[in-house]
Amino acid sequence: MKAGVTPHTIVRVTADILRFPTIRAHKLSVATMTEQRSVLLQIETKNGDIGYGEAATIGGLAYSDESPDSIKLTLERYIAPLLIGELASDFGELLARINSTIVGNYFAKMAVETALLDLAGKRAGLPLSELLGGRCHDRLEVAWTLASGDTDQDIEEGKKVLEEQRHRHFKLKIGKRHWQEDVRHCAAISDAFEGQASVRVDVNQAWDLGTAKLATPALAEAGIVLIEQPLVGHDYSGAALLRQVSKASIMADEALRGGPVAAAKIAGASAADAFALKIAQAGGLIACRTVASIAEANGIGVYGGTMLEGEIATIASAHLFATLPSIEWHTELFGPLLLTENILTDTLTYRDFSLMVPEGPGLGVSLDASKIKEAISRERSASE
Ligand code: MUC
Ligand code: MG
Repeated sequence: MKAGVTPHTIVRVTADILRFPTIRAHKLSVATMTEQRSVLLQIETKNGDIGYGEAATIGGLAYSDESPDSIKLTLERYIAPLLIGELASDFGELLARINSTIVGNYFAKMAVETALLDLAGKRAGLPLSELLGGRCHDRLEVAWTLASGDTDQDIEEGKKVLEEQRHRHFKLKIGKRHWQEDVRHCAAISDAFEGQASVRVDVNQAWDLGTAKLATPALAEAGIVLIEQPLVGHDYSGAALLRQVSKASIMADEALRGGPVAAAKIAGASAADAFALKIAQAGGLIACRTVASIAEANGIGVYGGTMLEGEIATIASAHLFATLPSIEWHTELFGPLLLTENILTDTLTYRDFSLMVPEGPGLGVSLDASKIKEAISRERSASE
């Protein structure tokens, strides 16, 4: 709905790839990360307000069919022209138009929705969590992923963050090695933290059903309470069968790409005990809330997931998760802690095993222009 130029008319849309080193190699079955590349979206209105959004993925195209490069291109070439000259306050209509003219591209769409919600919050003087239904929590408990690839190093790292009262739930990334070796690795870590921390695993789709049928009971025996995405995402019948043989809960993650549609199918197939809620995979915060509602309606637990994003998408997720009455498996909003650099003027607050949800308008964070510049130039010099 163009209405001449008003203070809330969108005048600028930019998407930049930022690059951050990780604190150590982060090893998943699909990729080993030594850095993270993340797209920062800025939507500016005539009055000078800027809404921020972020989209990141894991291991280039190893995890998902959107890469930082494709997200930037989608935002600049296909989405920006749908926004420029429009009223930011018409964001419901704008998002509907984007959804009806652009298929897929969930991560890019999530960044747009985040930025438009950030602007809406700034206009209203309300934090995103209030726009999204109101807070049930001011802090969210955060799990940490032990993924150095080395059992002793993982135990050392776990002890350190436990002592610092940063995390008391650990996720182990498995599926790259033989399943029996993985079970030994998990058993050693679970023993080391018995009575002090819970331990869960993420297989990132690495197993076939035969392997999963052997490995899941052994993992439960070793003290693992939750097994995330053991099978390829579309294998609903395999996941439903696995639920019958596993004492540990089975969680859907990659299977939820596409949000509510996928969630409804998984629930209908009785293929998950828990959903990993991810604003990126759902295509936005509002769709992710629908995924949470589908979970609630079907007696499925939820976990506040991450795509290992930086501070913007982490805080956007936190605002959404703060509105959910129960988050049975807590969250894994630790992305910023995995990176050696950040882009905020004040760092996020992690304490008492939790992330504090900001209270200011919109996302409630302010960005440091010089840090953004640095992260962009790291990306540029690495791509030359
Ligand atoms: C995933 O698959 O859940 C979340 C934590 C982590 O280490 O990787 C991500 C992605
Ligand atoms: Mg996962």
